[in-house]
Amino acid sequence: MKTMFRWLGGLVVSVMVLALAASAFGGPAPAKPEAAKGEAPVALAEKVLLIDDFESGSLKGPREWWTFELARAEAASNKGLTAGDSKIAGLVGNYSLLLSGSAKNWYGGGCGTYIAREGVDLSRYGFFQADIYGNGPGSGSLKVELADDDNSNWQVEQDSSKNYALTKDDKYSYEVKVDWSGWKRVSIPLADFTDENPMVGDDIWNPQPQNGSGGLLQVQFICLGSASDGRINFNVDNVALSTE
Ligand SMILES: [Ca+2]
Ligand SMILES: [Ca+2]
Ligand SMILES: [Ca+2]
Repeated sequence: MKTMFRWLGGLVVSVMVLALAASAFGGPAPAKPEAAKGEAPVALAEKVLLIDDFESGSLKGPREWWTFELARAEAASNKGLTAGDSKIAGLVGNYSLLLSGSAKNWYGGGCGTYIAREGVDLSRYGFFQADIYGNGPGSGSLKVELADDDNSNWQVEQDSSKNYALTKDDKYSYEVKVDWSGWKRVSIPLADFTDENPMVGDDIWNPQPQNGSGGLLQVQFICLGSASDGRINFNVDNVALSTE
């Protein structure tokens, strides 16, 4: 608990903040780094690195996502998801990632994927980008978590006995409150992500692979309720890193 207070720094520690902080460390065992080496390549472009557009209709391939706790974390049809930004609606294809369920003590579960690959330097991207289909106020929040490798082993070590807290690497996070209806593109500067585990890792954002470190290793989504027992219901598509 002492550590948690340290993490929160000078913030006024309300019950809600405590609940959110505790919820932030959910997660499964990390993906095996060997999987990344032989994985189907992500589409490399000048300005955008597409992580997943879910057009395979599956979270098992070509990109593999692990899921945890949320009632539904799956590739789902975009049919009927027509509201919101019409330009974005035209870019989402047939499938997106449905994240739906209910929160307990704010936390609802989520999913994640390992994105590091040998020979690919993700540090050139300064933004996290995704197209999100909201269902109005009460849709919940999407917390985006990025892990960088601080002990040079291309793996994210977690302690399953401590809500999967990272033990060697940094976790940076940013919370998006989904309170709109229909499609909307969100683009978040990586500089706005905050170190969620001071005193673990080196407390420096170092996404570049160097000196044996894999740099930015994985993206994880944590779903939070808009109330402590609130619903979570939104879709995410075209998950990407971008330069602008
Ligand atoms: Ca799609
Ligand atoms: Ca590591
Ligand atoms: Ca670091």
